[in-house]
Formats: sequence, structure tokens, C-alpha cells
Amino acid sequence: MKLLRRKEGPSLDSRLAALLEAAELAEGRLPEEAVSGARAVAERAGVRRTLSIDHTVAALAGATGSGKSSLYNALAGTDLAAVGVVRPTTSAAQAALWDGEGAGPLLDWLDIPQRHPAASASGLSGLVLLDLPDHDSIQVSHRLEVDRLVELVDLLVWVVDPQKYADAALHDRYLRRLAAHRGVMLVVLNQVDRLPESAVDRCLRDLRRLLDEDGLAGVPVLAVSARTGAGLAELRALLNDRVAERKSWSTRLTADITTAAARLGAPEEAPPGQATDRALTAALCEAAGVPLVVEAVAKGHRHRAVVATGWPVTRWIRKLRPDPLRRLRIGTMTPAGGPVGELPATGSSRQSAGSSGQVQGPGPGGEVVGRTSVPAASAVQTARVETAIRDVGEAAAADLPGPWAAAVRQAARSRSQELADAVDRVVATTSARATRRPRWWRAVNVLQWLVFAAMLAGGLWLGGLFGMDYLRLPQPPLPTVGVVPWPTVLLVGGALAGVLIALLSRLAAWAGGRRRARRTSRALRTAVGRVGDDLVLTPVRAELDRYAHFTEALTRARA
Ligand SMILES: Nc1nc2c(ncn2[C@@H]2O[C@H](COP(=O)(O)OP(=O)(O)OP(=O)(O)O)[C@@H](O)[C@H]2O)c(=O)[nH]1
Ligand SMILES: [Mg+2]
Repeated sequence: MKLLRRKEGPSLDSRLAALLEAAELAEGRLPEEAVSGARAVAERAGVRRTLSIDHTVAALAGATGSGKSSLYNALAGTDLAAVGVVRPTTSAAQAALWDGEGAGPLLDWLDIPQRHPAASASGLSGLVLLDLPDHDSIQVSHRLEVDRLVELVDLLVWVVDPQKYADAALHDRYLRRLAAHRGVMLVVLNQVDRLPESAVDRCLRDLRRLLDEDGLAGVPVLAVSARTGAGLAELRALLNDRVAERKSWSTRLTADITTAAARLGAPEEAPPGQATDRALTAALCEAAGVPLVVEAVAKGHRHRAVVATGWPVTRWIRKLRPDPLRRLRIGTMTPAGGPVGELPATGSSRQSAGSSGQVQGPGPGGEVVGRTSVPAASAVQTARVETAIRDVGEAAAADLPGPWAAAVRQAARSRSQELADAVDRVVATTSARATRRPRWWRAVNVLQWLVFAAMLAGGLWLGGLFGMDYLRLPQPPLPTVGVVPWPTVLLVGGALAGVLIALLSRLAAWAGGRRRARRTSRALRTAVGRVGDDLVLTPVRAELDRYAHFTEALTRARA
């Protein structure tokens, strides 16, 4: 026995674990019925294997009046069960035991209080034979009892009679559904004494054909008579073989696993698809106003360069114009997201890109989330983002079985509400990096003021000379550069130099702005791509992974 336990155990164990794993992974994806069915099988199997495997529980099941109780008595060698003319007769299952020592817990689990030792000593040691009520009963409790025990027993002996062997109730409700259990099934055609000899074969052939149609090819079919005892020896021998093998319990559990696994999914299911970006990053960039931000980075850089390095005489005019970056509230927040300076975080800030559209208020901690003031995504842009998300889901779900495809599509959408906020936040932080002021601005600024001071000095000097001349005072000696007096050199040279420096700086700022815009564009696309990856592709990948694990577990459960 120990040997058998070792031989059957590990494979059944691992298949059960795999079934349970598949059921857990299918939770919320596949119909609840299939998932809980698989769990119930795993639970049942777990219990059965801890109970006596030296006993084989065989149930006599069938329609009322087919002769289950008569057969039960005949096999037991004594009248244990009432056999009646009033239908239905048997209302509660009872058990006959051959060497039933140790079968108590097994019968407790089966919830069968009526137990009797069998009188016949014709082998069958270890058999626990159950006489069931009728499966087609007018009594609901009978049918429930049959259904309950058909799920639990190790071996099913279907007792049919020549009148009712083709009943749809038997074939549709039980036999066809139990096709995977053909290894633990026998069919007994009882009451053959009521048939003329020539009809027995015909009846058996017809029964065999029906069973084949039910998917039960290979199931042994025996013709017996509980009344005359015909065929009982063969039935006993067959039962004796199964009981001696002591394998029915594990064959039954294996069939249960196969059936439960089939309800979770078909074996030829497709391998999972891929989660790919497709047009998502592009759509998110458009919706987040990336082209606008990139343009503002170039313009903003030039604007600030002029303010910082322009000719001091005219640069204030530039200050009157708005700063393109500041207008979008870029570079005005701390990296943590809190606003800096004078700009309040109001409802005028960016509110939607992607599919959300709801107004974003303070964050969960009460802190104000830094936002840009890039105009909200247009309806077209929002629709493009939604389409891109759907495309990601569709592409990944292609070839997947229905419920899993739906789960993958749902995963693609699962975090889309967060997209608008997240994308805007990375736009704010990424583009803020492009607002750093180059060091040469400061140097040029100092130079500009020096040149301006020279110009001013020249002007004052000339003004002084002009005043002295006006007052007819004697002119002090005037130093010259060549023929041009110094104050004139200072005034005109300072002015020319200031304007020239301003023009050269403007040229450099123009090139610098272009370079920054290009760099920012690249950085923004990468950062926005990462957001799409985190919020759309990652959930899809997680679902695809789940499906891959599920199919792998299901394959192991079927093995
Ligand atoms: N001729 C003949 N009659 C039989 C045979 N087996 C059973 N009967 C009769 O068929 C009737 C029903 O027999 P039961 O054993 O009570 O049938 P059952 O399947 O237990 O019926 P329920 O308990 O109502 O489900 C009784 O009158 C039996 O005597 C048989 O092999 N030949
Ligand atoms: Mg009966």
C-alpha cells in the first residue's frame, strides 16, 4: 500500500497544486463557477487522499426501480436494503462493507450513517458498496443526495434496466458529463431475466452505442439479473479487480482534475501576445502639449538670454514682454512639485490630457501638485490617447481566449485616469531642467555693464566739457586716441560695443535655444514614454504574465 501511495502521490499532488494555482490566477477573470469548481475539486481531493485508500467506495446509481437495492442485497449476500414495489423505495444512501475496518472516517466524510457488514465472503475485501436513492426521483432530496455522492465516490456503477436505459435524464445529466470518469465507471444492465434471450444482445448493443455517443467508449457493460443471479459472478469479479487495484480513488480524483481544468480553459489556447507601445507615446506627447512646451523652451531661452545679456539701454523693453516658459508655468516649480514664487496653483492650470478630464485639486496629502499651464488636451487629442490605449490592449489581447482578452483590455485602461496628471508632472519636471541659465550670460552681463559704464563715463565727460564751454571756462587738456578725443571714444565705442555684444549674444542664444529645444524634446518623449509604460504597458504585461502562468499551471494540471 505504501508503495502505491508513493507511486500515485506526487503526480496527483503536483496536479492538484497546479489546478489550485490556475484557479487562483483565473480569479476574477473566468466565470466564478469554473473557478470555485476547481477549488472544490482541489479541496475534495485533499480530503479523500488523507482517508483510507485501502477502501474503494463504489456506488450503485440509477433510476428508480432499476434494481439498485436488489443488486446491493444480492452482492452483500443478505437483505440489507428494502426492495419495494412502491417507487421510490430508497430515500437515504446506505453502505455495505467488506472488511470495513478503518473505513469509518471515510464514511463519516461521505456522511453515510447507515453501515452494515456484508455477509458474502466472496473476496471484495476493501469494498464499500453504496445503495443510492434514485437519480430521477420525484423527491428533490433523493436527487440532491445522488448528486452529492456521485461527486465523492471512487467508483460509479450505473444500474439500468431494459425499459429505461436510454433515458435522457441519465445520459444528459450524468453520463455525458462524466466522460472523463470512464476509468472509474461500470454500467450494469439489470433485469435481463425479463428479456427474451435474443433481445439481451440487441439491448446490450444499443446501450453500448449510446454510451459511445456519451464519450464513454471502453466502459465495461454487464448484463445481470439481481433476481436470478445471472451475470453477478462477472460483476463481482470486475468489482474485485478494481478493489484489489486500490487505484479507483486516485483515478477518480485525476478525472476530477481533468474536468475542472477543462472548465477553466481549452488546451490549445494561444500563447500570450505582446505589450507594445504602438502610437501611445506620440499621442500622449501631443495631448500633453509637448510641441508647445518645446517651442516655449526655445523661445523662453532666447527671451531670458536677451533679458540677461541684452544692451542695458534697451533690455527693459524685453522685460515688458511675457516670458514664454513662465506663461506655461515651466521652471516655476520645485522638483517636488510645489510651486515656487508668485504663481498660484489655481484651476487655470492644466486639467486634462488623456482620458481623465476631471479637475485635479490638491494631492492626497493636501500638498498642491505642481502643474503646468499648458492648455488642456483637445477632444481630438484625448480621443487619440484613448485610441492608442485601446490599440495597446487589442494588440496584446489578440489570440487570447475571450475572458482573458477582456482582462488584458481592461488592464490597458486600468490606470488611464492617472495618465493626465502623471504626464503633466513629468512635462513640468523634465522641461524645468531646460530653464537652467548658462554661465556665460553672467559674464556677458558683467561685460555689458562695464561697457555701459564706459559709455556713461564718456557721456558724462562730454557733458562736463560741454558745460565748461558753455560757462566759458578754460578747457582742460583733452586726451585723444589718434584724432578722436577719449570721451567720444568711450561714448560711441561703448554704445557700439554694447549693441554688438547684444547682437552676438542673441545669435548664441538663438542657437542655444534650438539645441535646448531639441534636447528637451528628446527628454520629454522619453519621460512621457516611461509614464505610458508605467501606467498602460506595465498593467498589460502583468495581465499577460498572469495568463502565461495560468496556461502553464493548467498544462501541469492536465499532465
Ligand atoms: N425481474 C426482475 N425484477 C427485478 C430485478 N431487480 C429488481 N427487480 C424488481 O424491481 C423492483 C425495484 O427494485 P429495487 O431494488 O427496489 O429498485 P431500486 O433501484 O432500488 O429503486 P429505488 O430504491 O426506488 O431507487 C422490485 O420490485 C424488484 O423486485 C431483476 O433483476 N429482475
Ligand atoms: Mg432502492
